[in-house]
Amino acid sequence: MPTQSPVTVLGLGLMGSALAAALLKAGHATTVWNRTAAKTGPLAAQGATPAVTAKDAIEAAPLVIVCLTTNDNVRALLEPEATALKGRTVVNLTNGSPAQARELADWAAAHGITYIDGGIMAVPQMIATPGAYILYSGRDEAAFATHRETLSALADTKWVGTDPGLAALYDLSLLTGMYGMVMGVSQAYALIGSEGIPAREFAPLLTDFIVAMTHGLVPGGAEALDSGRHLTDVSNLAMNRQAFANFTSAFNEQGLRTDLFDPLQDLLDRAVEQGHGADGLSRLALLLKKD
Ligand code: FVH
Repeated sequence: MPTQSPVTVLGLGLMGSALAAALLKAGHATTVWNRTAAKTGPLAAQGATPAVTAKDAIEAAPLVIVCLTTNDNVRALLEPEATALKGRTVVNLTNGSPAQARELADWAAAHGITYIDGGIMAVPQMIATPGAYILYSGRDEAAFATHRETLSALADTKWVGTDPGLAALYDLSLLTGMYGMVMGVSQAYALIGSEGIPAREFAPLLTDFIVAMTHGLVPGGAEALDSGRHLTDVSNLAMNRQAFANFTSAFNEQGLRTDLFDPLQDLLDRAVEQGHGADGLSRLALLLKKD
């Protein structure tokens, strides 16, 4: 029998289903709705109440968690339900941009709806396990405090501020680091694989090297950026610029495309041409602003 406060989950894709399952496991009466109704089946078997319409689902709980593909989908779903949502708290865990989150918060405020934006830093299999966390931001911190315990059934909660765009900003900034790594790892596997060396054999070396570099690069870069001191005696941009040409040569020689790495060569060239050759890699972050 559910003993905890009722919650509604709109959107039962891979992530929404994992969120609803975690809420059920924590003892929350959980109402679920999905555009494709068949996806409510497995959750109903775990004790969820499937709603026929999004409006029915919204009316079942003071806290409405939304997890759809895009924020355009969220707007299209929620806008016609403004009356039902009035007085409730919407926690939107759909991935989106800071500007989208702020627009949704403005729309919600104009309709008497409390809006909290969230960024899930986990894959569905990590929900309700140690290491998973969700970033939250919104204008009404008290509403977040009211629901924090419920939300902690999903993952650790990290409140990042009263600007509704902040959770998305942190989320996308963290994912930017991850996608940069995806590019590097993809190119590394392509290069080592070009001589028939199995990826499995190479993986431990790659993992250890990335971890070691991360420990230096990430905090070191932060220190340099915040202090404004980019001069380095470790690895300067002039040297990196020269060495980088070796990658392009090797990719070409090994029959690989260079397009993932070409922009970094351009950035290094620009950094040195602008007189930053003695600085470390931290300087590059300052050269990414549009003029
Ligand atoms: N899966 C992951 O690893 C990541 C982890 C970090 C957070 N992301 C974001 O979470 C959002 C949902 O991702 P997902 O993995 O659940 O995605 P899908 O399994 O593809 O499910 C998408 C759900 O959205 C529903 N939907 C799409 N368009 C509409 C619409 N116009 N109206 C109503 N619902 C819509 C879809 O419904 P259906 O296709 O089953 O009918 C699914 O319920 C996403 O922002 C990730 O970036 C996940």
